[in-house]
Amino acid sequence: MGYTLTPQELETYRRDGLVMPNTHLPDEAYQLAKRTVNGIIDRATENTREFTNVAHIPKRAGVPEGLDGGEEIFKLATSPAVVDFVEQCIGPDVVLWGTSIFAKPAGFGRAVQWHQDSNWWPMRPLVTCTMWLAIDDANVSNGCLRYIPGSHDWDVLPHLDEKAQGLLGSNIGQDLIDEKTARDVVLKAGQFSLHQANLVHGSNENNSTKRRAGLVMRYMPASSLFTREEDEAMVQRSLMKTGYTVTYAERPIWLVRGENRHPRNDYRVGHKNLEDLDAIAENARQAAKAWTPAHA
Ligand SMILES: O=C(O)CCC(=O)C(=O)O
Repeated sequence: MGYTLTPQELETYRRDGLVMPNTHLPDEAYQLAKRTVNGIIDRATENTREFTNVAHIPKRAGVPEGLDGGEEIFKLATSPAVVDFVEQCIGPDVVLWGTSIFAKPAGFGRAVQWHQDSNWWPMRPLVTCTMWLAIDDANVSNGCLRYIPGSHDWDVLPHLDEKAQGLLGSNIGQDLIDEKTARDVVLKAGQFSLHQANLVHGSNENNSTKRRAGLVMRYMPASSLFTREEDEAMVQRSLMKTGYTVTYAERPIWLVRGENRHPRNDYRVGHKNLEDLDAIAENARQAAKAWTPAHA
């Protein structure tokens, strides 16, 4: 494995639910991410200028969530520079199932209210690892990520409909959170954090003159089932204030490392016209096997 967390960083991830490793992506990988994310943001519509729900699937006929730039983000999200870190957090069998861009434009980027990702997500058991990659410097003045250390061990708290300001359609009530315990995820462009599914996190508005864009790449262990559950309640919960309704019925998932460990995971749904991506993922998986005998 080429990219490693220190034992202390791994311990922080397990203890706090989030770690900011003392490293950054290799410059080539970061430049690819920056170029591609900038292009996606430049082409964004009124609905997507703050948030792009899926960034790693290219625009193709019959591919519902595809967009220009998807192939480049897919290459990054399947590369060792990213997956090596994720593997250390969730184990050797890794599934790529999502990516998003939280663009938070200068001057008007809305807050992302306190929430737990697990409130919305369709895998059981609900184990995930998210890499939040800073495309721009992220700090207190432009609305960096914030989190409550240790909250990844809590159950999923009630998320209420949010009628006020903020990007999400629902959030955890203020009375359940002690904001004094929150920590800021201050990152330089190219640095990243890794966080767990139940972690309580969010971010403030961006009233500064600097954009704060982050690319998030989301993974689950292949021992979890990606359920594609599509009941009405889940669709309601997933309604963002950006015009997106998030459903997982047709979402393609890719095994990017190790082996599938759940017999009902379906790696064919939504893959039509994405065969070149299947090949990229499979090559990445085979390459990792070759350099890590334990995976053979
Ligand atoms: O970028 C943000 O402000 C929020 C990100 C987030 O909620 C997530 O990555 O799950």
